[in-house]
Amino acid sequence: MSASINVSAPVADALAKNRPVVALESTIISHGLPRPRNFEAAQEFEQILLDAGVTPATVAVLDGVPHVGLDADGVRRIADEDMAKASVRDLPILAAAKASGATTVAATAHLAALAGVRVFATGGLGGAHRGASSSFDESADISTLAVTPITVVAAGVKSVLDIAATLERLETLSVPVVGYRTKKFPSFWLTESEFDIDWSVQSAEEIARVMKAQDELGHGQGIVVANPIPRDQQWDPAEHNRVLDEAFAAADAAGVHGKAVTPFLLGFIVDASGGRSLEVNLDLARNNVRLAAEIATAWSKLAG
Ligand code: PSU
Ligand code: MN
Repeated sequence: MSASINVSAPVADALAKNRPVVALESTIISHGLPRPRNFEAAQEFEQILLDAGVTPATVAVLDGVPHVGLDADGVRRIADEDMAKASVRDLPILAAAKASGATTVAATAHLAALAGVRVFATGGLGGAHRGASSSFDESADISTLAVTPITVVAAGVKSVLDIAATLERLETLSVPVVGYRTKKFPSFWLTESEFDIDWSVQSAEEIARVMKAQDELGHGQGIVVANPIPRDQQWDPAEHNRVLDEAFAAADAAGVHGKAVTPFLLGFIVDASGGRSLEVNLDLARNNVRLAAEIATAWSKLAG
């Protein structure tokens, strides 16, 4: 493996012994959640994994060095510092400049897979934005998963996106999408969107078997495990729709574009919902971390 990546000692040890490891991203901490809840969340996601006997591998670029697995100081830094939002294309630039960056789903997936980590938990994937057919604003999360062998557990894509277009892009790029105990694609804060998924799986072991079969048959794609937030924890759909409409109007009025769009919308929605969207965001992310722990455990048994 490349000497320019720092794989933490606990992560390297777990990988060498074929023990379960789950990658976590840092953009959700730096740009997706407000301070100080973001620091608590970063620690809590790691603790959920540790309690399940799984080694956490939070990914970030610190002073130009991509890290797979952070120590306590690194976790503090991604929560407290104003870091760049780093996708895959930013990695070489940050490295050369010795700058720090919080990694998106795309950059986290890329670096984690490079280190040999096979399972990754996030909140929601990036995807095709509304209006993408003219703006071309589609997250590199999607194209990265087409070439990166990692299983990402997500509560679908954020409902600020064009979900139908995102699902079409995942189909075109041959990225498998499986619903965990559902055949409806989730809608981040809401348990379901109106869109169906072809395949549903019932257990973590079943997902590990899909991973193994993909290794034997595939071309190194990732897998999206769509894990809906339980219905009793979802955001009220009417309130959700009302706040999202306000958020789009505000983004439009502020002239936000490019990679600032997602953090702007998430921040606006937290404020406009009086914090309700934040609680739901944290619940769905915890739920994804727990399922990722089960998948990584099943995978280590199957691959071992
Ligand atoms: N999921 C969350 N909160 C977030 C994100 C996802 O619950 O902040 C981040 C992820 O890092 C994802 C990014 O990769 O949003 C997508 O940004 P963009 O649309 O600019 O590609
Ligand atoms: Mn974008």
